[in-house]
Amino acid sequence: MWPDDFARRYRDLGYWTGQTFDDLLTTAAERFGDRTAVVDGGREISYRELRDRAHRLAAGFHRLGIGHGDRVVVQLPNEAEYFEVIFALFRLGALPVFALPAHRSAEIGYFCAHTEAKAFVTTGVHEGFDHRTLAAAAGNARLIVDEELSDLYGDPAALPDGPAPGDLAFLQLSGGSTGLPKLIPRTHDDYLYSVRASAEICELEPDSVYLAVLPVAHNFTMSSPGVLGILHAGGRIVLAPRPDPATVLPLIAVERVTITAVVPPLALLWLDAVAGMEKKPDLSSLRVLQVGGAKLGSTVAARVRPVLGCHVQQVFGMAEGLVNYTRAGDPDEVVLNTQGRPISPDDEILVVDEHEQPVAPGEVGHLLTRGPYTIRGYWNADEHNRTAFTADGFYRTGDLVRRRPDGYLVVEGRAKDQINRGGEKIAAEEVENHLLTHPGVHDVAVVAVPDQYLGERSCAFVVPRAGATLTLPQLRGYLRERGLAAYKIPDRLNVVDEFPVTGVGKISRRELRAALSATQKG
Ligand code: J2J
Repeated sequence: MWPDDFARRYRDLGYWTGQTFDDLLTTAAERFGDRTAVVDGGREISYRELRDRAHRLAAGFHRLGIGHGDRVVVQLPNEAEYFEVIFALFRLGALPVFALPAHRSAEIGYFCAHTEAKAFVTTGVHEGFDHRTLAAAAGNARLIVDEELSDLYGDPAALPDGPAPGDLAFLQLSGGSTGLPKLIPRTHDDYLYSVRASAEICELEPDSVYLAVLPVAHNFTMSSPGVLGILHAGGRIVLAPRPDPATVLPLIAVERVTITAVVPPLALLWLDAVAGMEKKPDLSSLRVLQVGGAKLGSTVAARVRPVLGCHVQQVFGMAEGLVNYTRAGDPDEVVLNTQGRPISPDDEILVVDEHEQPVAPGEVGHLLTRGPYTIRGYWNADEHNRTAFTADGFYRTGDLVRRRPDGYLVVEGRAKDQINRGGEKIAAEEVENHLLTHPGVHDVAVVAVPDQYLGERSCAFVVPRAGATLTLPQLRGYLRERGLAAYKIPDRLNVVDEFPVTGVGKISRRELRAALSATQKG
């Protein structure tokens, strides 16, 4: 949590306004009443309906014994029920733990156990996978399936008091670079500041229509300005069941979508699809394509306007806090070549060398940050926090950036042990730990290899045990059986006799990963 003097400052400056998530929804229901908040296929839900359902569900959760501070793992696809569930939990002060639809028993089991979750809310069959089978992994957490929600509805008159604005609102997942994913504690006050400020930067208004393409529980889709920015502004959220051009392009035309957010590989996929179409879809309503989560090349960025007829906005953010945007009206040079500048005048940015000394202006260095919506520590992770944050509370992002004289940041690389697979983050160590349990594996290092389409893919370098024969399909099958999310399963395998060593002995995992990764670049 923030030290008192910082908290006071953020309040005095008007960043933290004392608003809770329930205030956001209740105010929106009063202001925008019968206007549509969410479109999910053929269903339209108004602001008032959303608030009413969320409160009735909150009463149901309360009856089940879910209350202030309790954790509830939420794994829902892009569907209307997601909003009901999270606002019901927010109303109670219970903390949603945001899992992604791609997570499987390994991740869900860990989230439920680590947070001692009271419940696990998920869906039925989605993309060919039956999420109810994760009940076993969820252990003591009570399984609640989306289709049963209306059975739980209770009387909102019986609801207890809600949380305070300084309380935790939810736990978000970190992209991670460690063996086990870290959880990010966000408060009502800090997160809603980033939501309101993002909505303003992105010029959202009641006529805005946001197409949610990436998973709704991801920080980008949730708050940059995302679905919450839209609810704040009184606009309309349209949920895309899938991100492919055949699904998305007609939705943009029919729903008159004005803004949407994607990762670079999706931008490329849409661009190629539209460029190749003889009869162009009607994209005339689309004002902005936001691209973030991984670096967008300037050549791809430059294709957006001619092909899709809208502006491109670069977004460089992180679930831990700091979000940078290019702004409407920025010259092309800025929009195509930078990853934007911070939301807040009080986002403190340091670009430092190996010894944590500031680099010369314009040089590449490690990005450290502190500010009114950047966390001061992960949830229940004292030891890790000692290295992830500086003594004076700056978050070590693990990103290598250059800061231009105009204050815009250019992402130049990464110092963390992570693979960014088209915006999906993979912690090398987490996958290595799983592979090390395989009887044929003596040692392993998982590294990023460049990929034309995804930016990066993952490659496992494996030293086998004597006599063992290892193949990629075999190891992939093994990891799937262990319940690891598909995006974390290595794309490639390199079987090697041994890892490089230095004169003095073994080199560090980090150096090893760097050395192996370098062999893949040529
Ligand atoms: C290069 N790297 C980027 C970019 C994120 C908005 C947008 C994205 C996220 C997100 C988010 C990048 N260019 N444009 O939470 O609110 C890499 C960096 C960063 C990490 C954070 C949001 N945009 N990255 O991607 O928590 O390495 O958040 O530290 O998933 O993604 O990942 P995540």
